[in-house]
Amino acid sequence: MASPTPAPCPPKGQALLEAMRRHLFSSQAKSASLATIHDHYVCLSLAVRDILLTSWVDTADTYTSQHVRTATYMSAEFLLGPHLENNLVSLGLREEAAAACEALGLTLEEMLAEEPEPGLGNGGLGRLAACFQESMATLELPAIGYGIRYEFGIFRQQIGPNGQMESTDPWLARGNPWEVIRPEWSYPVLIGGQTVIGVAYDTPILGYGVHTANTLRLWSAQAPDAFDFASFNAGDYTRAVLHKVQSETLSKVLYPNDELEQGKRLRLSQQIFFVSCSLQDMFRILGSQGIPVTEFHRKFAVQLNDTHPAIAVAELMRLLIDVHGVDWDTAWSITTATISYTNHTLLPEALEAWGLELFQQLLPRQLQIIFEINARFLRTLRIRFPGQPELLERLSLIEEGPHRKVRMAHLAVVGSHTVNGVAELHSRLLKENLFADFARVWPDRFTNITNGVTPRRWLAVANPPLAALLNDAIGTDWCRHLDQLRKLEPLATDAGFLERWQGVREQAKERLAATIRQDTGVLVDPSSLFDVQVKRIHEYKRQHMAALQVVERYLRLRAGEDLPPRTVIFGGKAAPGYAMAKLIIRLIVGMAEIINIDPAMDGRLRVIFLPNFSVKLGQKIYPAVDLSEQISTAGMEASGTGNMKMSLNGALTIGTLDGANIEIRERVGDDNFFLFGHTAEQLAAINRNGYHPMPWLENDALAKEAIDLIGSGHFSEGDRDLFHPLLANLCSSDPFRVMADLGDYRRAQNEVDSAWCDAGRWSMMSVLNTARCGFFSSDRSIQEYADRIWKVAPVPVNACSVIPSPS
Ligand code: GPW
Repeated sequence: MASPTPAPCPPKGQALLEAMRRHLFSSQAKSASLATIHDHYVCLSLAVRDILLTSWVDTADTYTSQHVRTATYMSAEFLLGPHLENNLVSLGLREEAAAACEALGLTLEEMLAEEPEPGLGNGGLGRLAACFQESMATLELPAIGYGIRYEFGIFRQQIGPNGQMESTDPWLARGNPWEVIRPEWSYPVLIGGQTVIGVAYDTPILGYGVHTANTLRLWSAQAPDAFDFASFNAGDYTRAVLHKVQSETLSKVLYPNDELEQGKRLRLSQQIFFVSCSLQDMFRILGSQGIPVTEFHRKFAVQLNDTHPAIAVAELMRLLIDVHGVDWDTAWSITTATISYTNHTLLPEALEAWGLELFQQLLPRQLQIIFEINARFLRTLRIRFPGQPELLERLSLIEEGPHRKVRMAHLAVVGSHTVNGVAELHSRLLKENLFADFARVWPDRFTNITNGVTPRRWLAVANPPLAALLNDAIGTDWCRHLDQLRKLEPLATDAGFLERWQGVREQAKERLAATIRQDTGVLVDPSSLFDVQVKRIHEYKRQHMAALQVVERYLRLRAGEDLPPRTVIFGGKAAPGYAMAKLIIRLIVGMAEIINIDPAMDGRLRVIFLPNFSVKLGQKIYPAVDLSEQISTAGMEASGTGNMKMSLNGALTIGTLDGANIEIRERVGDDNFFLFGHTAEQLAAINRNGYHPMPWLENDALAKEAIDLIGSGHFSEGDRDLFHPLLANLCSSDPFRVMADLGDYRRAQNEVDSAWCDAGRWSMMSVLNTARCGFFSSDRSIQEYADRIWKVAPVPVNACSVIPSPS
């Protein structure tokens, strides 16, 4: 709708406005009368792109002419989230864009809502890769992100009477103004005797407040032009086209499993596909700068984001030896000087191991190389550790047995100069458990770099009112130097500031309440305590423990207990094949249906399952969280990063001593964190004595009552069988030790209730959480990678592009 009197446009807004009008004609080929909201979104994006292109072109020129040392980040997932608002904030143009939209009778909000999100990742691992790209650009580090341009990203989740339903995510259906195809940079990859071509699609990653724009290069699979010549000539046109379809299937869809390895042939094909294209691209860059291939490791540092790209160890060896004529020993020193590996999990079901048969079929030459690497590795071990065949068997790249397999984590460790975990506890457990034998062989290879999140997307973009308050109170430096948040500490006891803080938090909660109403139809009270657990649904993250706690609360309220009003919000996707995770969603949804209409609750308890958790939705949720649920079984969550986003935005955490929770608590202070549960060490001791949940349950009348209520069909329309698998599992093996932690979790939740009743104190604790979270910036993580692992230095980029900027 046209606003009656458009506000006057600032000069840069005026330039954006003119560029939008120009693009409506020259890019969308439309007049204003036919333009849809989506057309306007595309025009605004193209106008913004015109501006950032000067940075992108200048950055490429600078890196090329200065032959800079470059970090490359190889990842099967980049969970980017929408670009438009992030780019506006990086360029300092959000206000101007809003004004330009208004002058056209539009709002920036409706433009932002039009952007489909590139959901090219499952969860934390993919989102970390995206935060890291942004931090590398902001720190002016020469870097390239390499991955796959999936035509379909993570599925869309809808919630129906039977729980989660999946549908496809055709994010490219209406085009993508943020990418540029580079057909000139295409490479062949031989997989299973057939050649597939990878074509580069580049997306600019802007740094915040600098002239740097790095590149995220994603590979799309294409059949070679001369595909299946024989059948084509024999007149078998259909067969030839089918082959084409098969090749292009490679980059069709992201596997939706988080922390579960399925051993699918297409998945291994995806891995070699993007890894080989990326390495070939690096050789091309090397060649174009006249650098000899034996200097590969001086030009490039290659970081493997988990084992998904671990085949890079064998593929780099193959390219050096077979294509570039380097001898084995030189090739091996180049490879190990180039590659480093980040591990993101200790869960055994996530550890990749490919059957030899499949490997042999698809990648015979790479398998041969792996055997040779292994033979040489075992030879040195035999000399160093004589008479210890079991040690050699445990360290081998090949898992023996009836079904022999390639252990990708071992390949990654052997082929890397540095291996890191993602939080202190995780890195310690890596050395003590998963890689204990390797830590004996190479003690100095292992290190820790604690994860972080970008304050641009997760504070400046997601929470503008908080950003404005910070700017006002401590200046604008925090956005590049998050440690500056420390300056808030003295304000935590300033009544005037606390009032403004409260105002900002209320705004965010009202905004989320509106979203909840829109997406679920449920009305929630923004003044109630917002208790939030959003992340992938997984038993180790224990959403079912939170659900049990909600049923207990329901029982206590029905029994007349006086508890402060709470809105318990869940969100997250379950892998389509993960039955238990899907059942947990059904339980939460079933609970919500009963609890939200029970008059006995008297507005004191609401349960929400927000469908289709995504980066976009996260941006609305994180600012509105009062209580951050970080309740994984100790020792199982490698780091967690949602915990950081929530604390940064002023939430208090209820959590176990797991992953980065430990470091968050250390920094915000134990008075400002609700701790509960067994430690990883205590659980290990319990396991040694043989764990059984029954003794815990028998002494816990409330837990029993909650379980009985679920089992009675109260939340499943009388169906007593529906939740049986979940309850039986909890009462028999309880693999994630829910029963051992439930009582202490309840105790901590009671403390939350009392703390919430002292609103002034809660606000103070909230401020201190934000104030003391500066460490968890991904800028700090990336600085550590650059200094300690990659040895890559910043290269400032100056504006020198001959292309005139539209302003
Ligand atoms: F299994 N993570 C994830 F290690 O989101 F590969 N998906 C995954 O497939 C794996 C790990 C993998 C997460 C961890 O669960 C989380 O604790 C961590 O914060 C995140 O990776 C980033 O390091």
